[in-house]
Amino acid sequence: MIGKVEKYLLDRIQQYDAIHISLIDPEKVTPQSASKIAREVESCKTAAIMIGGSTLTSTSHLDDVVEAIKKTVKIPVILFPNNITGICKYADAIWFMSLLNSSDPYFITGAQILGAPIIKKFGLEVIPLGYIIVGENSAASVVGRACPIPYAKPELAVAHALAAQYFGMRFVYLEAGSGAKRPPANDMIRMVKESTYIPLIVGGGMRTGEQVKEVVDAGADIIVTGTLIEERGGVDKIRELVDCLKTDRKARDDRF
Ligand code: 1GP
Repeated sequence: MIGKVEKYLLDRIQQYDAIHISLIDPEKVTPQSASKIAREVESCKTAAIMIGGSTLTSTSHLDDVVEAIKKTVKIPVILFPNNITGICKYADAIWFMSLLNSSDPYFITGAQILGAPIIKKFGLEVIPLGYIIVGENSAASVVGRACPIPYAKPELAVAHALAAQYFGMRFVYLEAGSGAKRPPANDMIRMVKESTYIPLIVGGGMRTGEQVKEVVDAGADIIVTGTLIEERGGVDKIRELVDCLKTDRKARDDRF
């Protein structure tokens, strides 16, 4: 069943050409600084906040961070867990994600099986997601024991994305890794978008409006940025990226 947060994301994608989501790594913030960041990104018209990172210190810290953010902003807060320690009762929803190109079954179904009863107990909205790591090695690929899909092999990304769709996952995510030298390749995004109909999320290594335009023109429905907001002048950069989301939807849709 599609829940409130998922419906909100789908409506926003329908209404705008593409949407931006801000990622906050709980390891890098205090509850106070997380609230401040959340308020700032909300003012930039980011559509939602994702909470997650490749490593995590403690679940009580995660609770404090998410609770503080929830008290500050109205936009949805969605968990982006790297493990069962990334589950928290204060969030609105959770990406129920499987790392499709992991070589370790724990990251494909193991953690999900352990986490499912906790998610049910907390009453979190669940959004099924196929997660695919591309590009060079990143913290996410090392922790998740993934074999990243090379940018020059877009057909492999298509195969993984199709599998996500055929499994019934409702979103698919091409992840270059936080702080990646460059975002997922435009050809790869374009081929995945042309071959699938579930919304496409793209994240990792986006820093400029130009990159955002290219990624959205190639077919991304949601772009995620994390690192940028941690930098000096980050809020202005996020505002610039959100402004660059607008594309010629008709031209894009005609192509698909
Ligand atoms: C989330 O990895 C992205 O999927 C975030 O990447 O930190 O490079 O924006 P950046």
